[in-house]
Amino acid sequence: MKPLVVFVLGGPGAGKGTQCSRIVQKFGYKHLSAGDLLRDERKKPDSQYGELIEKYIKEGEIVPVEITISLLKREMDQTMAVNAQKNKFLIDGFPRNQDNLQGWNKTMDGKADVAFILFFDCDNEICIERCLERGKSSGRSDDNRESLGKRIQTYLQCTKPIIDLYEEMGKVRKVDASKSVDEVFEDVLKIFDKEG
Ligand code: UP5
Ligand code: MG
Repeated sequence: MKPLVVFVLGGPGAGKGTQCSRIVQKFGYKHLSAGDLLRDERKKPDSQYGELIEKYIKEGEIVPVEITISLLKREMDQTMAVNAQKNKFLIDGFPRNQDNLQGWNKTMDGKADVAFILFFDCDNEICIERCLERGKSSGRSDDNRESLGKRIQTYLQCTKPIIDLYEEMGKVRKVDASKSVDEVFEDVLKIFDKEG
């Protein structure tokens, strides 16, 4: 079976990770957060990419796709090697720019189907507040005002146009992510109930 992918996009702190955890519990997807995979790779003492990843994340910039896609593909391959039936993936925080999209198409064209894009639409100020609040305990090097300004800029300049591109293809399912976690999940449920 081919992997069936839902891309989960939205600004920093829009609630992608939070909602993905809930979707996993309810619908049996495998959640792959590109950001978490990059942070895990950075932590490995023997990684040749550790420093590079840290620099990009702190600056709110987007890591070259070759690195991100190799991590995503490895996770997908491993998951399906263990259980070939486990072919539904939520890919959270990717593709974030043209480079990401081209890298995906080059590596995954014909090898995976993208069902739709789940877009968490959230006011920038709310996004920043959520990340600053989380920053009190997250230990994330990018949950500070300076990095957040850059993350928002990158989101608006690079990621939003990718969402718009998918929108033109009729692939975007948009949710108002400024509401409470429960309210957002109610809307998410409606989408997954419909999409199957
Ligand atoms: N929270 C969540 N939902 C809430 C709600 N409805 N109401 C109130 N509070 C809510 O949530 C963030 C915080 O808000 C939490 O404290 C949560 O409790 C609360 P979370 O679910 O973590 O939001 P999420 O959208 O996942 O936020 P995250 O910070 O992870 O988003 P980013 O897109 O900024 O981060 P990501 O980890 O995806 O990427 C980080 C960096 O990695 C990027 O900036 C980039 O440098 C790099 N990266 C790449 O280069 N390439 C990639 O492909 C991916 C990442
Ligand atoms: Mg996240």
